[in-house]
Amino acid sequence: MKTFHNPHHALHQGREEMFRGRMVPCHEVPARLDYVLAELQRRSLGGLHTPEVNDAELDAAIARVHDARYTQFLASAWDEWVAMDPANAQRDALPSVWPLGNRHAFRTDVLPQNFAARLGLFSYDSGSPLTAGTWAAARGGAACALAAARELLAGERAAFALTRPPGHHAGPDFFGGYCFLNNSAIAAQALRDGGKQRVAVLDVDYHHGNGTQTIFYERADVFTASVHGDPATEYPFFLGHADERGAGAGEGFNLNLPLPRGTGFEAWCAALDTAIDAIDDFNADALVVPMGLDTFEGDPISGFTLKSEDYDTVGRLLAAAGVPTVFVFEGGYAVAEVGVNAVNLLEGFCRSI
Ligand code: Q9C
Ligand code: ZN
Repeated sequence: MKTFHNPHHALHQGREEMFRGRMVPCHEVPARLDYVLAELQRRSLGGLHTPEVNDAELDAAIARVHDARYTQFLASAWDEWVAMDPANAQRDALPSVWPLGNRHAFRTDVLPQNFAARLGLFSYDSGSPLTAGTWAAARGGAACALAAARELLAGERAAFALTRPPGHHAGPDFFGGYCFLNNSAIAAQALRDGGKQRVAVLDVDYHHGNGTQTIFYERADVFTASVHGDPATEYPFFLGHADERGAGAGEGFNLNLPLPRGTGFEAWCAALDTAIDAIDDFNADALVVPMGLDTFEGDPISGFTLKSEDYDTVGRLLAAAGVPTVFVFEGGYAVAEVGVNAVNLLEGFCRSI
């Protein structure tokens, strides 16, 4: 399968994130992608490409998933951050005030002029630094997702969008969880717009894909499934429970399979099988896999115990779904192992199709 990698990813390079009450070096670092790219080269899985997508097509694909008010905010955020204080050029932007949800009296319909207020309006955590190159890197990632979707529309069995920052926590108008543009949702929507009738998203990242769920929650044409750490104890905490089944026309088209911290491969696989069966029942004609490798036993911020060799099996199980598949790189913070784990999964998939 072809890989589309983001040549601009390293423009997004956060310094520190708020983590358990203190500032720590960012977990989501450029080296993550470099390790995956090096392993893909070493094992020659398929062609390595940078996406060829023009700006107008890219803007249109992003606008299918994200609100204009939000993308306009992202596009000018860095300049406005530096305009607040020239010394900010040496610091990342982190939010520190939020309007809460709509059950509260705070208004979200009036756009604040104050940049710190807008940073809070469009985010939900303080762990996702917005940096000088965030917008350029995130756009480059959306282009990878779009290029991978186009591979499927041209008849290919699979494609890989290798990009960072990741995407599955980003919603229509919010960033968080290290994510700014929802690459997996952009790929899924591009597949719909290109003629696929029923697109499934199967999120295997350790963390619930709250952004993707939110984007498609009221739709019956995109089935979203996620196997993840139970939000009762795990990030993103406020979404990802089993009773979230979709709403309106989308009722029954969202499946959450939360698992307790400490879950091992056998129980994780049983949940994956449940998700694949549901996708089979949905009769999907395309599949997007937000591919987080933070289910790995050595991951520094997660709690499952998958081993490197297990990812080969994961790839085989995903291939058995028998649906054209776009893989999108998401989490995975055991930096030195993330390349081997990612390529184990992709190789397991390729060997089984
Ligand atoms: N201040 C992904 O794997 N950790 N994102 C808590 C909050 C956030 C993980 C920090 C973990 C996000 C794509
Ligand atoms: Zn994750």
